[in-house]
Order: sequence, then C-alpha cells, then structure tokens
Amino acid sequence: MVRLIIGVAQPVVTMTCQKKELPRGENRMQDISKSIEACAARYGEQAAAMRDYLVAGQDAALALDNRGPIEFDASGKLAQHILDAYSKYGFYVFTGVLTEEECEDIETDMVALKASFPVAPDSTVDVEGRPALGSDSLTPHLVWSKPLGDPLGGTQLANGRHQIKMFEPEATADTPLASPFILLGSLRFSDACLRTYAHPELLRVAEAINGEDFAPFNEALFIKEPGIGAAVSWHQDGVTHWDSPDFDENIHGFNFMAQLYGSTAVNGVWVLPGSHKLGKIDIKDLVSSSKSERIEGAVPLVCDRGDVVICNRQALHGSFPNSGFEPRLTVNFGFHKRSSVLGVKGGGIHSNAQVFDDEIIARRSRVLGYAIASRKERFPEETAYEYKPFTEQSLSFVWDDAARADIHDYNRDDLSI
Ligand SMILES: O=C(O)CCC(=O)C(=O)O
Repeated sequence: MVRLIIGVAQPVVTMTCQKKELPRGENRMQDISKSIEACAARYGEQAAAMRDYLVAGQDAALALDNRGPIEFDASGKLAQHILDAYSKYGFYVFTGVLTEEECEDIETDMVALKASFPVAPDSTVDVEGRPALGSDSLTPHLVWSKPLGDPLGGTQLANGRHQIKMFEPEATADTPLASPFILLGSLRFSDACLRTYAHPELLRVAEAINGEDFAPFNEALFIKEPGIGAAVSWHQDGVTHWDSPDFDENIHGFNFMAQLYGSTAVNGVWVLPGSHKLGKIDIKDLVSSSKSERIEGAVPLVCDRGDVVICNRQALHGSFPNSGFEPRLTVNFGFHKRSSVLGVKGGGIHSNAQVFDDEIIARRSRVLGYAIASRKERFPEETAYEYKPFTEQSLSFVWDDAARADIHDYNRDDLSI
C-alpha cells in the first residue's frame, strides 16, 4: 500500500506566551487506562506482556528529568539543565509550547486537509470529486497504510532502516482499507503548520543545538487515528554519517515533534534513552535479546496538547499501531548543523540523493523565511526569530500568493541525511 519510498547553573528565565505552563517536571497526563487495556487485548497471548510494557514504560518516562518548559538563562542561552538532559537521554519534552490558539489553528487546517485527501492511494480526487491534496505535486506527499499496519517495517524502503516488522493487530471491519498516515512537505499544505515552524523559542532551541547558521531538514505530519494509525517500526533516522571521522551525537540533527492531542504510551513514539550515542544499532539483535519487539529500556514520549519534543535523529525510536482510543497528530520538523549537510551527498530517503551545496541549502531555507513572515502577521505581539543567514544577506520575505507558488514542491530539496 505504500506509494512512496521514504521515506552552569545560571538563573533561568521561563518563556512567556504559554497559556498552560506547568512547573518543571509536572504534566497533566491523560488517563489512558482504557486504551492500555484495549491495546493489550489485541496482542493475543502477549496481552499481559504488552500491558505491563505500556504501564512500566509510561512510569519510567515520567520518572526521567527531561521535561518542562523551554527555559533560557540570564544571558539568553538555552538552560544548561535542558542541554544536559537532552544530551543524556537524546530527547526532551518541552511542555506548554503551543498556545491553545495555535493548536486550534492547526486543528482547523487539519479538518480541511483531511477533507481534501484522495479517496484512495492511487486516486487524484477527494471525496467530493475535486482535485485531491497534492494531486499537482511533483514530490512525494502522502504515505498510506492499511489500518494498524506497519508499512515500512522489515522492508528495504527508507534504506532498510526499519529492520523489523512490528506486530500488526487486526483492525475492525468498519475501518477503511487504507488511509494516509504521513503527510510530507506539510508546510505547503497548512499555514498553521508553517507558522509553528517559525515558533521563535523553538528556533532559539535549534540555534542552541545546531548553531546560528542551522539548516532545515524536512517536515511531516504523523497522523495516528485511533484504531487505524499505523506503526513506524523501530529505527534510527540518520543514514549518512555513521562512519564519519567527525561523528558526534548531534551529527544527524533532530526533529521537533509538536503534539496536537498529546502523546501516550499507546499512540506515541517510544525512544531508547541514550541510544543516540551508541552508533548504528543492530535492531534485530536488540529485539532478539528483548525476546520481543518490546525493546527493554525504551520509554514513550508522554505529552499533553501543545507540548513539543526535541528528539535526536540518532536515537532508536518507533511507534506501535494506535489500537487505543486517543488520536495523535504530530507536527514534525527537523534541523541540522550546517556542517552536517554542506557538501554532503543526501541519503535519498526524503528527496533524490544530491550533493547539498550553498545554493540548495539557501533554496530549502526560504520556507523558513516565509514561515517567519507568516507568523509575524498572525502573532504580531510576539518577538519574531531572526535567522542569522537571512540577516547577513539582508534577505526579507513576504508570505503571499507568490510565496505560496514559490514553495510548491519545496520538499524536493529536503536535506535528507
Ligand atoms: O510519529 C511517529 O510515529 C514516528 C516518527 C518518526 O519515526 C520520526 O520522526 O522519525
């Protein structure tokens, strides 16, 4: 069913613009006990083991010291405790980043997007017979799956990085034969997601991790509807730099994962803490030593609505099919160190393999310029992020129809490494 190969202790200042900020370390966790039971029940004789794994993982995730609001110290640097925890675990849950207003904007766009999805993987029309979303695209945009499937696991798609096939529970008879679960190049389809891409505090985090000349990676939506949403089998994202003499824990960049409905042990991404420092992992071996796909030591990303995770792309991660009752919609967008992409031949997963030069990086970065411009219009009271490469070249951007046309198929230049 897959249509595409994808693919020092200093005083801290807590950021403003968050309506639902909680003290560091706390979260309002959704009660997912019914989902845990429903999910476990689909695993047959493994039901008890699955239930125990979900509960233990959730408890372990909440016991880690890697969640709280985005904080900067008195000199404007990202708080050291965040940098330390991110380096230790390979991920950090920033709580209360997106305001309710911003989440509602994304929700509104999602309703329109879903209504314009093609009716079937090979269709070019939506349910009303209109040209479907992306039917004029030259670039890949939708990845489809059968309900509760694992379309990437155990295949050679995406450079074979999803080494094992996850268990695919049987879906109920009322589910569609196939539905989209990943939307690529998402910034051209949703103004709300475009604006989230320019969130000033998130971009300051990107700068802190990857330097002020940080470069884009790619953007996608992960759509995990209850009873339908597909698995993304265990994998590490990076494909190009594992044997590099300059290898370090940040060389393959990171993804921000903004949560519209929260994220749970049942529907969320699971991460093996610290695995971003281990180099390339033999996943089959790990599954074999864990005696099941329930990899020992992994924990789920437990989030509320509006939380945003930063996840190192080298960390071992994956998600189970969503056989619970809560939806998950993740607005994914990643960034790299410029040195990780400049002069590097891409891995060919999200875009055709090409050597990324200054021109390609500049072309791919313009969507960030439009995003900042568009966010300024929607949230004029906010201090917009200033991206050094634009300032140095005195580049300015306007978000208008010409800009929309300019980013048509922009993801053909995804800096896929
Ligand atoms: O959201 C998911 O389920 C998977 C996300 C993922 O694998 C990624 O961002 O690399």
